[in-house]
Amino acid sequence: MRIRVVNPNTTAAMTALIGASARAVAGPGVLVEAVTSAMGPASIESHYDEALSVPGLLAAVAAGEADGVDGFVIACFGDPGLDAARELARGPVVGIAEAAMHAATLLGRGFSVVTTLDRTRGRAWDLAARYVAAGACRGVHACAIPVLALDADPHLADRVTAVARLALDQDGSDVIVLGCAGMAGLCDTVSSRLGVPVIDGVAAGVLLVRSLITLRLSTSVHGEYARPPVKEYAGALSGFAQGDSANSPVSRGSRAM
Ligand code: 5HY
Repeated sequence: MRIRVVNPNTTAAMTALIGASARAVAGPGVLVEAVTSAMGPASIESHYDEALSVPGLLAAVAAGEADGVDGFVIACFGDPGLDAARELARGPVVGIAEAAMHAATLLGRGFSVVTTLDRTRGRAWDLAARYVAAGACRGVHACAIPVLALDADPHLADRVTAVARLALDQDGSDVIVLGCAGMAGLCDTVSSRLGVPVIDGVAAGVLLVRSLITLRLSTSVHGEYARPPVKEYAGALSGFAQGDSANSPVSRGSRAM
């Protein structure tokens, strides 16, 4: 089984961390391919960043389709391009926010998210409203560390632990969701310090995709996730036109179902 974990930002160092977290849980018979987007922002910390990360993500999904991979994980907590990627991929596509939030609902009464910058909290709330029942997400808190500063910060675990402890107290929650792919390696440390489940969406996403593939399940093509209609694309995105297999980074083989 081949699972492609796509980092929608263009920072290879972050992809390495994401890949390590994914491989640590994938298990036997699962080949994890962690890839870095070839175009877009170095990190995703705003709506603008997120919007401009999507073409690179879709090109990576198209490349995975051409390579015959079985499923995808979108390794950015904003789950950028999730719906569009589902229209392209034969296999299941899961976002790390989606995977972490669903897993959190199986482990406690209410969860809190600890993310990077304050300005990304709105997106986390939007995703919680989409993914889980009202009241499941009790709070979203920022540790005020930029995405690209995470791996160089010697006090990262202390900072995230402190924010998570405050969140548990203030929100009355009993599970913590880490709000950035770059926090993937912090789970055990923060969990052992706080005595609560701490969820890394990269690991949860890989296991969710593996489960769906094992169940021989994939995105339905019966409705909104049917293949995108063929039409012209102009300008810098002209290569993204569907059916334009000659030079499209997005054209792919036919769906199995
Ligand atoms: C992430 N940004 O997981 C998000 C985290 C965030 O580049 N990878 C990023 O702050 O939303």
